[in-house]
Amino acid sequence: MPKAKNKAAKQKPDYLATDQEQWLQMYQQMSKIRSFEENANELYLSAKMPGLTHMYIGEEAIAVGVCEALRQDDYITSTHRGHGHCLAKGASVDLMFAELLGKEAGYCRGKGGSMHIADQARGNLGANAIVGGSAGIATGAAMSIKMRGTDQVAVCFFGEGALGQGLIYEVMNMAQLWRYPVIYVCENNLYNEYTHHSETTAGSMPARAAAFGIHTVEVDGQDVREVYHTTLDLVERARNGQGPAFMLCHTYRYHGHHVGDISREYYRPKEEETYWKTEKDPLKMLSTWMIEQKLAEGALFGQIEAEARQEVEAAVKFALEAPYPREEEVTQHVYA
Ligand SMILES: Cc1ncc(C[n+]2csc(CCOP(=O)(O)OP(=O)(O)O)c2C)c(N)n1
Repeated sequence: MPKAKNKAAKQKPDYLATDQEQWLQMYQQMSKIRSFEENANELYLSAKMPGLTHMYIGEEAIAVGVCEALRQDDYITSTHRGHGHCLAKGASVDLMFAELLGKEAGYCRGKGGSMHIADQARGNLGANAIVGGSAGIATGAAMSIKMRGTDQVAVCFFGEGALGQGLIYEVMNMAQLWRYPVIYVCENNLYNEYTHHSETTAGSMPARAAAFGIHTVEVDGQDVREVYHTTLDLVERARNGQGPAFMLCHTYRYHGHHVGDISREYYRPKEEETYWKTEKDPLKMLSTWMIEQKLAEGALFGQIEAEARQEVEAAVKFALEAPYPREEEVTQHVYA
């Protein structure tokens, strides 16, 4: 008797199986990240924030879709473009802005800044400005999970530029050999700084992970529904001892590589930016689908965005008014 074919065939997930409240929660999270980034940009432009920062606007569906599929005790590691990952894993907007502004109340008492936010209580092992660096940390965390025998999962976010780093291949090799519960989430936003990936990355991106025998999937990183449901599957595999996975997410950053990168015409066309912003906006894609499915009225989304803006603006005020650390602190909690 032939085996049931349907089971093996890849089926499109039933997005309606997810509760409408949960989709709205993801919309709220994406709105919060967008508003956070707009305010961070404003703080930079008005010279209130030291250093610079890398905007995650446009990529919100990846952080939110992935983190929604995780538990609080699961781990993440992040990158220089990490605010979205931190917020999606539950970080407080107050403490994040305080960190960006170098205030004592910040996650690293103001010593880490935008690119080094860690929130261990929520499994966020930290952002890392060394491209590819956090792959080692996430894989090490997955090794500890395996040794401790828990069913946690570690997720490593990184841009496609990290595929040029040797470390990532060393750890993928180990993760597959020893079946570590780690998910490598590659955010391909097309550019490594000011260079298109086709000029830096040879061959096929998923083939690089597949070469190790790692379970590899590819998703529309602008569609939070697809990111979330795909991650649910990968998390289940990892918790069941089936080992690592690699998820390639196609996405786009709306802003420059960092806040100072404002004249981008020399490396990417305006029409390309317009296409992604108008046709592939993650917030618009989710709200349009929910309205079409009659899961929510259009006005609700404006309300959610306004509430997110309010929360973020209150956090900016908190951070601006918060004190700097005392001078004696300068050598405390510093390990290098
Ligand atoms: C090891 C290392 N090399 C170079 C840099 C400088 N650098 C910072 S971001 C970046 C590009 C990163 O591109 P990608 O990984 O695709 O992430 P994205 O910025 O697109 O999110 C580079 C080369 C660095 N921080 N670390």
